Amino acid sequence: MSDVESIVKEALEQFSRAGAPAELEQVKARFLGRSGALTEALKGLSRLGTGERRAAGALLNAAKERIESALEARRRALAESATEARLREEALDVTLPGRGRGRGGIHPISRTWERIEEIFASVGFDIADGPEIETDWYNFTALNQPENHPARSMHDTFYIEGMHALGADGRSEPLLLRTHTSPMQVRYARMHEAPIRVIAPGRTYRVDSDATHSPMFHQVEGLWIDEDISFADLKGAYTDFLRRFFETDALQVRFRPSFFPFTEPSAEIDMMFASGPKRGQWLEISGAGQVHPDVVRNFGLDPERSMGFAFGTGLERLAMLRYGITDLRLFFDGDLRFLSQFD
Ligand code: 2NL
Repeated sequence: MSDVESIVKEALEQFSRAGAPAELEQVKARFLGRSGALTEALKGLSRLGTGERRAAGALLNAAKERIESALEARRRALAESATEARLREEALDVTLPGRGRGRGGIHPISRTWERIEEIFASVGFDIADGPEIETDWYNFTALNQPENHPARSMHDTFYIEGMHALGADGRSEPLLLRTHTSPMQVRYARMHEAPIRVIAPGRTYRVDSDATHSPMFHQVEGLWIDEDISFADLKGAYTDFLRRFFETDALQVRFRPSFFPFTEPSAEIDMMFASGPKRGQWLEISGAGQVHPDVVRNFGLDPERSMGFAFGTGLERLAMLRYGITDLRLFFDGDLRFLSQFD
């Protein structure tokens, strides 16, 4: 076998052994590179005589072409198998069924909230909505909470650090997260003439966090002011609300004497189901009372001409009773196993 033939044979063999493009390019250099085997042979042509040079030149050129086309073929083969390997690796089974979109649902607190609005709106109550960051005056002072009342302490109320507002009297007063939705009712009453019938549902905040208290919770407050609104109206309106909310007439309501700074007299409202898992026990459901004359004055109304009642109920408490939920924290954990039950 001639020298040239053995170079070609060696090149083809080494090409086919190269398993990766980089390796193949290194093998190529050994034959076609600046001091590659074939290149050296071509350089040797100058030492030959004219006749010999022509024949040897033709032979070497043919050899070079075979090596180059073998190289090109091997390059293509390597590129193809790389593509195939990648396709295998990244294969998608497009026939698999889709994962689908998670269907959203209405949170049980929102459901309760909407239900309460619907019931009160149907008997002529307005729905008021307002700031969760309040001034000291609307949250406490207007509601007859004295300066030294424990609810005003930093142990009970979240104050906005370093933030104050200019009060109506020009004095600077602290800003805080509302501890009840009553301030919204004060705002509403100051913007409207009597008679006033309004509920204020919304988020409220207190420094309290354990199994039965959340620092953020929901309240619905109600207010009815006219010339002669009495406790009998309160009892009637609230009993009607409970019967529609729980979808049963078989429930009783009773008042127990209580105290709140913003009402006088004040009462706790208890309810009792006649049937169902909770039947026969009095359940505390709301605070209420006749609006204190000083608070009526802060509404911008004359307590000699306007009077009425207010109540405040925890939305979580209503939702827990309605849906039979026993742990308050479930409302705030975001656990889909709980939430998807309300779809
Ligand atoms: C409770 C007590 C209550 C009120 C809230 C109220 C609002 C205004 C004026 C007077 Cl604007 N009172 N709200 C009255 C009595 C009790 O809530 O323990 N709720 C869970």
